[in-house]
Amino acid sequence: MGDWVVVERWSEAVAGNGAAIIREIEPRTTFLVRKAAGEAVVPQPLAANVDVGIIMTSANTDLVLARLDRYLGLLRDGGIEPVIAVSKLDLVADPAVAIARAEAVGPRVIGVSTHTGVGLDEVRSLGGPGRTAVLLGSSGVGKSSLLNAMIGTQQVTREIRADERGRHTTTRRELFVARDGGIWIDTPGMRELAQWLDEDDPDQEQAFDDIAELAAQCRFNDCQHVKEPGCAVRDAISPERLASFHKLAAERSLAAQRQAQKTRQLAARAAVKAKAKRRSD
Ligand SMILES: Nc1nc2c(ncn2[C@@H]2O[C@H](COP(=O)(O)OP(=O)(O)OP(=O)(O)O)[C@@H](O)[C@H]2O)c(=O)[nH]1
Ligand SMILES: [Mg+2]
Ligand SMILES: [Zn+2]
Repeated sequence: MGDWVVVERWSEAVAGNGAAIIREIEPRTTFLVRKAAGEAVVPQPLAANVDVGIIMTSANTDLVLARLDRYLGLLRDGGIEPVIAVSKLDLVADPAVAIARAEAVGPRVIGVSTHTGVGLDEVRSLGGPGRTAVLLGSSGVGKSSLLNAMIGTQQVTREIRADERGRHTTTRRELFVARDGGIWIDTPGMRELAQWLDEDDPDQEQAFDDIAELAAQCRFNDCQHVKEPGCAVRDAISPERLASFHKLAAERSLAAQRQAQKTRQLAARAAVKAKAKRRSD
């Protein structure tokens, strides 16, 4: 996503509907990738040619520094300029305080509100003709709302839950072209992003931290909370909640397996290439 390509338009006579073929992919200037944690470093592409990454955090909830760091790292690895947008400024009594907290962490900070319109022009000016901007941040901080207000997209947005968690409304990356030609990429909250990127995810861990805490009291260190005797988790957690925990654990282990398999394939391919090269030398 985000590549600039040279296309050849087919004539109406051939394709009728103006179909085109991609002749060339331009060299990428930047590449937003996630280097998965651990020894096996397989960069996973997220978007190409991103000029600026806008990390959103809501003014009315606590700034989670670890999460912010993770996004900053993601952008740094890709050579992309980071900007922090503090959203929902209309909800706090003292916007200056919220902005100052973000400024203590980060690079450039812009306060925004889709309700009052403050900051929208400034964020919009980060993009523009020939530029690509990506929005990152937890579910419910207002990424899609901002794009709707700023460039007139019509994305679905939803009220966040009573416990201030988002509802994971946006479920995949989506690219929009603004009227001025600027490109904007909306992304899902960390949960979906992390599932796609790798298996370690602060949001999810937090969602099940009651289970993590109880697990310390299970009889076995490696208790899976399935049918082991002396399981403190099964005693205390409802079967429904435990089922969703197990589902998540399964998703994670599958993601990890896929990642490992990919790494092995790449290593094998590199070995074959190296051998072929040695022969030809
Ligand atoms: N008060 C206030 N509410 C806002 C603002 N921006 C967004 N919201 C509300 O926050 C909620 C979540 O907004 P979304 O735009 O869906 O958030 P998101 O970051 O796209 O969330 P995901 O798609 O789940 O990742 C919605 O109910 C919005 O109306 C704002 O500036 N002020
Ligand atoms: Mg959204
Ligand atoms: Zn257990």
